[in-house]
Amino acid sequence: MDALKKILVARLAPPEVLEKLKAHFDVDYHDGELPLTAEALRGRLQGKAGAYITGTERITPELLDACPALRAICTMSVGYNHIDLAACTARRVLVTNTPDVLTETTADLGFALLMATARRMGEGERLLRDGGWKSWRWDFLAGAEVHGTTLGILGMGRIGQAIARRGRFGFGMQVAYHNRSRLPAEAEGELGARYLSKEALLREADHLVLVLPYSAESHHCIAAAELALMKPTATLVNIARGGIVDEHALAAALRERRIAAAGLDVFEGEPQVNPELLALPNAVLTPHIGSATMPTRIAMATLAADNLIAALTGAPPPTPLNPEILPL
Ligand code: 8YV
Repeated sequence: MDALKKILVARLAPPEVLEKLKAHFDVDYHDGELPLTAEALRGRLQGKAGAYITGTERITPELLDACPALRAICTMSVGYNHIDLAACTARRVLVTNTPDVLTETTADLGFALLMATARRMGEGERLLRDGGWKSWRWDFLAGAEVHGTTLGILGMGRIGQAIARRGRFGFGMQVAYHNRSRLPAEAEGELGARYLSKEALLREADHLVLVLPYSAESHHCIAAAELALMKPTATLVNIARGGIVDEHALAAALRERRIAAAGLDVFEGEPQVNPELLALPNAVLTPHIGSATMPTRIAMATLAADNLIAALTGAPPPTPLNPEILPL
């Protein structure tokens, strides 16, 4: 029998997924909660044909050059801004991600964050736990209306559309969006979604949700100038990547109440969070849990493993990002 191909599982994985991988490969397992350093990752990838990674391990041209045996990199995330896809393609390294299986779960969290932000649930919980709930006033913790308002979505991919459905059919919201490309008329009709320029969207949205992929182009695409266009009563929700927002500009806008509130699940330096944001009562902050339900995390891990098994055994991988290099 041929020797099993060697792979690296670069972060903690569900036990059943690890077992599945072990049935096919000689697995080097980093069972840590913290990521390997770039140097340790390079060392552990030596001689490996494949890597199962998460959204944290950075795959650079330098790393690829140092690991010439690598044929496939499978990330258990839909986002792949941590992987230099062009560099992988140039070196004929297959890259796969985990779309679809997390769409509805991530949209749920996006909507939960929108609700928590608009209805000041973080402030309310802190006040109650701190023993500060002593009295009643007509405007006690009065927040922003959600139902019937205008839901703005920046980035109308799969998750953006799932949020739009929640807004329109669950909360009777008017959906407006901006995206690199416009949806087909039929999809716009189904969602009742109006296509606007980015500037018009910023001006019109009562609640603006950021769901666009992170790239050099979208880096800090919400900064002081964009925040200045928003309504003072508006809320901003980011479930995409921290780097999309200039956090310093956002903190200033929230502090000066130039926008009402923000709900953030992602941060530029995560897991470190900008202290300016931590100090703000009108920011609801969650630790990147968009896809964090047990069934979804297992589905993501399983899909990443299935991609790796297919890629290294000559079968078509379910969700390749650079299928043009197949077969390997
Ligand atoms: C992951 C995510 O939990 O899928 C993504 O792009 O941001 C999250 O669902 C994270 O990247 C860990 O892999």
